[in-house]
Amino acid sequence: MNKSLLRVLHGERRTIPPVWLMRQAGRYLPEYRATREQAGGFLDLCFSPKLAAEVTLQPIRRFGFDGAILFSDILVVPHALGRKVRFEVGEGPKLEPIGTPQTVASLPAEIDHDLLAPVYETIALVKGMLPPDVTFLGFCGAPWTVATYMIAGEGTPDQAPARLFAYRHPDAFEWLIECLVQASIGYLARQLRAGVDAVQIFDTWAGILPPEEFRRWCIAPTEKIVRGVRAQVPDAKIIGFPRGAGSMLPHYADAVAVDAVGLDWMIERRFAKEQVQRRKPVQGNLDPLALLAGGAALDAGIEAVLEAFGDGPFIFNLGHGILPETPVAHVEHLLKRIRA
Ligand code: 1CP
Repeated sequence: MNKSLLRVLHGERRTIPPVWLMRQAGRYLPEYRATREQAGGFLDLCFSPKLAAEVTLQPIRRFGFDGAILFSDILVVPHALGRKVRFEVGEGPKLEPIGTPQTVASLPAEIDHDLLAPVYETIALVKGMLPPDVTFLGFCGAPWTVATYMIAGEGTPDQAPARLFAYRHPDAFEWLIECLVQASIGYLARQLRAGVDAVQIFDTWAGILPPEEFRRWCIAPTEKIVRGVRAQVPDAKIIGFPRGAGSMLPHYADAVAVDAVGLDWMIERRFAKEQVQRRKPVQGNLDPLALLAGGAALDAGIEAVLEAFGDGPFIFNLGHGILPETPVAHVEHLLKRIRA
């Protein structure tokens, strides 16, 4: 097998670590902005297999990353659960918020996989065009993170609406999470069968949960998804990314049977090396702002990441998504530096 990134997910250390960037297909690329305009709405782009395949491949062509991530969004799952989801230019996503336990109770027992069929079609298209040494990643949002958007109807600084809802209506919230667990299992298993090599579970908002709630709403549901996916696709390779998990990271790495753990830029690298990479491969964790800044800050950041994690199984990435203002030249420099 000549896919370097996939080999790391099997526990191998690579002399030159494989590299990809979260949100590598996106607004910092002029070719993405052009395709986005052609597509009309953002969901139209996600659900047009030819265009979604095109933007998935754009960063591979331009930079030669070791991983390609399916172009889609975590919020296609609420869409397939019958919730209204809109994306407006210059704004974040907007959903019809969930205010009461009754709304949760009225969610369908299953997602509508017909609505997600274009995603599986995109995967088949990309798979046919991807260089053989590039690892193809699918993804979903973790139930907690998806639930925060479904409750609030948008991104908020601390996702207080979902935290409040979970305290006030724990049974209804549990049902929402379970609904998302089942939807995610079916969604990821289908992505894997359609042709992705591995999947990543993004828990962008894991870090705002207190420890007990972290166990209940982040660790337990994610573990359930991992088991459920492997019941259908036994050798499924899975990366977990509990952003902001901090001191809970070792618990996550122990309790969730993911093959690798994504690290954000805030975690102390020595702690992550000793407490996480000792257990399994890690991915991360350059500050996206260091990549945006470039120059000495970027070089120092790259060196620090390689120094901390380079002697174990490791995938180079950012600690969160690439920012739209990032100069393309800085990404080129990053790759040159890592591969030198
Ligand atoms: O106008 C545009 O083009 C929209 C910007 C954009 C893009 C490029 C959005 C809206 N989503 C995406 C694609 C996307 N989203 C990908 C695919 C490709 C890639 O990585 O290259 C992925 C993996 C996501 C995942 C995603 N969407 C997450 C988890 C990862 C993360 O970055 O934290 C989250 C939280 C979302 C929700 C979302 N979708 C879009 C935005 C701007 C947001 C964040 C909203 C917020 O909290 O304010």
